[in-house]
Amino acid sequence: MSKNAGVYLDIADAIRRDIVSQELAPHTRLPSEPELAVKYRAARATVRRALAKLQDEGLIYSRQAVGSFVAEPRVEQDLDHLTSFTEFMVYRGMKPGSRLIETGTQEVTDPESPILHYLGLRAGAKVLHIRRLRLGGREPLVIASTWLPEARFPDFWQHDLASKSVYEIMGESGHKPTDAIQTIESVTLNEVDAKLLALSTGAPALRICRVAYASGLPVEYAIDLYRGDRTKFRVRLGVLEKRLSAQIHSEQIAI
Ligand code: 16G
Repeated sequence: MSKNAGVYLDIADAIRRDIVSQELAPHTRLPSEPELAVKYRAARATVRRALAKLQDEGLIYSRQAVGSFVAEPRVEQDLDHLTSFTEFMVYRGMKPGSRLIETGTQEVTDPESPILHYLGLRAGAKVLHIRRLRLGGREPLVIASTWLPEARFPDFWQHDLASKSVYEIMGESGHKPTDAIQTIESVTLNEVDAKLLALSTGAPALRICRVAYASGLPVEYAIDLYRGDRTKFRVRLGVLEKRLSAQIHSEQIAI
């Protein structure tokens, strides 16, 4: 790469440093492109490229005809531990909130339904369905859909779901999840979901499917849509146990 080709990266680095050190607070308007071009003695196209890079990283957002602004920092979630949304928000020093979108008891008749499959139920079983918009402070962060086997939570609807944690309610029935398996994939938001999350249609999101277990029994099937611009997951990785490593190499398991 020639020296000039990297100039936009230097500009992006300089602005990123100011954002990460919080010298530039969230929602601060950045200087205009011509002002930045003067400041960094670069062409406007180079400045535009630096800003596009920062936007891709989710560090800034732009408002048409107004300019570029510093984005809120991403909410980083540790994947090493099983936590409820409420516990996670409190741990992050944010106020957890919920807005109910849909709730009700459903009879699942389709034998192919993933809800039956993951909860280990037969066709015709009843499940409790809760669809919520989860908030961090006043900001929408996640659209969470959850299904629980009705038989295990007979008093469920007596609780105020707008203010109470679902995992806490599950705990009161003696079935608080103790472990879970989840997958994470990137998706783009449809019009309805984008509106709920205050984003534009087609914006990126992370879709998490989770099956949670209490003492080995499946007690929750959940599909969450996390805002792509506000979410970061962190995982701790250890060296593979020798025995497992040997097995993987000999069986050539793809991981
Ligand atoms: C988390 C769980 C979700 C669970 C919710 C309960 C993930 C990916 N999902 O969002 O499955 O339903 O917590 O939260 O971690 P609550 O107890 O605050 O209602």
